[in-house]
Amino acid sequence: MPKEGRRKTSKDFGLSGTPLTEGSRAERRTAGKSSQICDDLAQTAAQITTSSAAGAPTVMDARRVPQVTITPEGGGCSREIQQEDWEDPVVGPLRRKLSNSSISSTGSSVVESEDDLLSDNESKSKGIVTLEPLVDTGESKPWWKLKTIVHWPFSATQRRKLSWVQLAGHKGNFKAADEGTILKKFSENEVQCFEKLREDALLSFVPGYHGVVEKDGESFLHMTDLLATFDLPNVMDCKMGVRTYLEEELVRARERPKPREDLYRKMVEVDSDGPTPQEHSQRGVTKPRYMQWRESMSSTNTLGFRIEGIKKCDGTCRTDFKKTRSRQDVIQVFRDFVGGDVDTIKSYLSRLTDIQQALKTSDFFRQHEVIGSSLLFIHDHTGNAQVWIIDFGKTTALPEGQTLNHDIPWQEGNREDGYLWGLENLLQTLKSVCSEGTAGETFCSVTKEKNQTTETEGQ
Ligand code: I3P
Repeated sequence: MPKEGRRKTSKDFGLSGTPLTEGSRAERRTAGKSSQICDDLAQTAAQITTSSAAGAPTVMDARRVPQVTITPEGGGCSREIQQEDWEDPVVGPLRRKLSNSSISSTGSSVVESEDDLLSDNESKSKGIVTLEPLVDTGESKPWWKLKTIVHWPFSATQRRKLSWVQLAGHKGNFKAADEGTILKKFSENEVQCFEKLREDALLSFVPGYHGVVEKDGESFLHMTDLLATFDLPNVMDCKMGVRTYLEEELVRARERPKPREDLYRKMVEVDSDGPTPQEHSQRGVTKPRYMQWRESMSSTNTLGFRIEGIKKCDGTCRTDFKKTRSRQDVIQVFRDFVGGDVDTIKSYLSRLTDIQQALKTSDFFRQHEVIGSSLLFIHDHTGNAQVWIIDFGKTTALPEGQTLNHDIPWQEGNREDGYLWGLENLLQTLKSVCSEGTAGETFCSVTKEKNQTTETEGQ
């Protein structure tokens, strides 16, 4: 199967320029995937209608909510905009500072890399902070450069809110969209999944999907922004399953092995003894070999899930979990992620238990091999905590009549993905986090009761 199918245009979906309906507006207010929209920033922008700076927004433009994105040079989490970035002289020094910044390693949906959030043009001009008008009037407007608005009176809170997050996934995948929504690069596979999920038991656990739209000549999935309802969210991306590559990738690599130097370099960066002597001499490893190595280094093989990245409300971002393997290591990462807050773990456990139940009744889940999909954990200081099932780019329908258990070992040909096994391990891991915390015992028994109740109800 090709990585992405034919790119359908919006015409294929009869969606050209169709505005969102009230229903979809209501839906997207509830939750979303990858960015954060700043209402107070919008108000600030609306007040700054008298700016006389060259290229400054007009009155009408200024009412649009601007969204800041930063182009990284490598992949990696979006780097939070720091105070000094805003206070530095913009021309020259700012560009230099941003382009040399430690916008570190890779990129989430939660957000997955800043490159992912930028138009092709932005990607070309690396290291420039830009503001994008979120309301599409149909006119072609140039992107606003930061230098035109650098004197805007952003408060510290507003600055902190100006962040995109992308913790995993491919660069160049995301664009800002209308308030509370994002655009994700078109994937035929993912569209098909979202279309089927409209009628499925999993619907309330996946991001809102509003169809396919076209922007700047490219097709995108229009999706709810999962971060939109949070205030300074903390976000973690956990990739689910015991296998992160498709069986067909394995077959392809066997038939036509294509050693890749970029994967070889990524491997050596983590473990110089990782490659075999032959791989060292050819300075390349095949994709399945790299993916299998990643699985064995991390907790994918041992626990059926792995932590991909974390973005915390203080702006710190980590994607260096390639060697986070043991249950105890994972427990420690979760504990740090929630700052020892047992109530947050309690909310996560409750939501994960609901997801587990829904998966067990989902026709979609039974009929699909779920590879490379993540659970996205989001919480903030208000006590809001959610988990969403995201990323269906490599989730593949089984032949008619075939189904998967999702909790039996994978053997080539059976297409099992170990998703449910991983989820059970994740639940147990979170229970350990909570039982090692102060209120642990109490809460774990609550979860047990919840499971028992659901089982009884199901009989
Ligand atoms: C990447 C990660 C991605 C994978 C990508 C890998 O490795 O496993 O899931 O994309 O393959 O390089 P890492 O996490 O170590 O950066 P897919 O899931 O789409 O296969 P790619 O380089 O072929 O895009």
